[in-house]
Amino acid sequence: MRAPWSQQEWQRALVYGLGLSGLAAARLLRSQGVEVVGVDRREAGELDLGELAADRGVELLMGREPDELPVGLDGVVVSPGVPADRPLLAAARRAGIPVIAEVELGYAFVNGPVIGITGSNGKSTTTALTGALLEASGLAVEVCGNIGRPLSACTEGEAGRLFVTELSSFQLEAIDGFHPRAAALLNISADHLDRHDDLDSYLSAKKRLFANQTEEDIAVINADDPLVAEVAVSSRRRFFSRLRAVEDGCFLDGDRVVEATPGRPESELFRRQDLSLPGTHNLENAMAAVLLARAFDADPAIIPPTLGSFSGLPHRLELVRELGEVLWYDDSKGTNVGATLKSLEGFADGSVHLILGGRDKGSDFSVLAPVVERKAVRVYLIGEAAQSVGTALADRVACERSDDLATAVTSAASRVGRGEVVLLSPACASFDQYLDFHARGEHFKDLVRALDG
Ligand code: UMA
Ligand code: ADP
Repeated sequence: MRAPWSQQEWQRALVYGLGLSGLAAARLLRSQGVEVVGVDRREAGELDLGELAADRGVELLMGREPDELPVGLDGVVVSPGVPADRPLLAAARRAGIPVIAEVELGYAFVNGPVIGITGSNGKSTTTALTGALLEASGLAVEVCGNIGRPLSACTEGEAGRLFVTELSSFQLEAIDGFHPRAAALLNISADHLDRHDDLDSYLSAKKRLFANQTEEDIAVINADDPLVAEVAVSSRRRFFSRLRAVEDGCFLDGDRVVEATPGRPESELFRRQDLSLPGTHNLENAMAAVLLARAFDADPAIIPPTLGSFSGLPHRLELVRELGEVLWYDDSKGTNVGATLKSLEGFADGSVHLILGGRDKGSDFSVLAPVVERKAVRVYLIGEAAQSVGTALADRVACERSDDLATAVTSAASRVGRGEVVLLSPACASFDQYLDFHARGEHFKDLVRALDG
């Protein structure tokens, strides 16, 4: 394992991408006296560079990615959204310049244990819930990573804090020394196949979460997901299962979630009805979060009340409004086929007006067809993927081409009947029409709130 960064050796570093991660990395490097060359294909006016714009230790190369590597670099810090095969990164590697992920840079500065959470779906919910459980146990916690707070932005502060870190496959494919004391792999379903070669390489990126763990660490693993259950790790595996008893971990027994620890009697952690979040998927998220929190001796007494008061994150099956006996839901974070399938599961058959589409990530939308056929009354197609989603579904359900959210919302409002629901759960990324899933969800909520009763 090589040192991710070296204060002695790094005097000038390139920061690739100046979104949330790049800005946090640049600020951290500047705090260490390192000169920064910031590269982004967007123009400076499109980014919120803050004090970095006037910092004489920062050189900005904006508007396009340079063809040639700037001179005098000691390292490169890469944002998760920048693919590893960008020519500039290849040039840096050829020149022997270390290329590290933003999360690796942040990791070099954390002054407390790290918890890592990954999976295709449920990462943010599990990350937030793990943070809530640990906080309720009286521990100092930073909730960070892919959830929207880069690790590099959280490093200042008292020592001993726990860093509960959500990690995407983009971040994990580039980690090196990152070593979580406890780590969870929630589930695997196809996602990001526009960036990863195939499901195998996507899974390999996810598995890197455990690469630096030792037998003193804990791996929290979904026993019910065949792709996850078989993952080999060097750490102690604690399983969670809705379907069967496990020897080490927790499982659903009737409506009780029970903790099993070798050599100890089983004990109840919580009851299914303690959880305020709906759906079997959130039960899985809660079981994973509880096992992660137990790795840091969370007090069992705080588990039921904390699960009961956790009301979920915005844009995840969020009820926006009830209007004329129609419920409108924002599930903008349903950015892949697996998430949309889970969200649909919770609704009555033949009740859903479903808004689908956005940027295709190499998904197989035909997987949606049986469930959409059963649950949906009508599908409204938006964004770049409108055509391909429509092709996959048109012979199973009524589809209409809306192209944008405003058109979809207006049309759904005119067609939806009493007792039905309108659900934005796009199964696609937002980047074709929005800055991110949050902007898409906020726009949807604004449109829905503006509807005339
Ligand atoms: N850019 C380039 N060249 C490229 C690609 C990007 O210059 O080839 C520039 C863009 O113009 C932009 C910047 O890089 O200005 C964006 O970098 P980024 O895409 O890494 O985005 P950040 O703002 O740094 O946000 C990232 C995560 N985004 C992605 O992984 C795409 C955020 O996750 C995360 O919250 C944030 O770091 C903090 O850790 C979002 C996401 O969509 C929510 N994640 C995907 C997911 O959850 O499925 C992985
Ligand atoms: P992520 O951070 O992995 O995108 P979130 O917690 O933000 O996950 O949830 C996003 C969407 O994924 C939710 O709206 C829901 O539809 C779906 N989801 C959440 N948890 C799970 C899970 N454990 N399994 C499958 N789908 C899930």
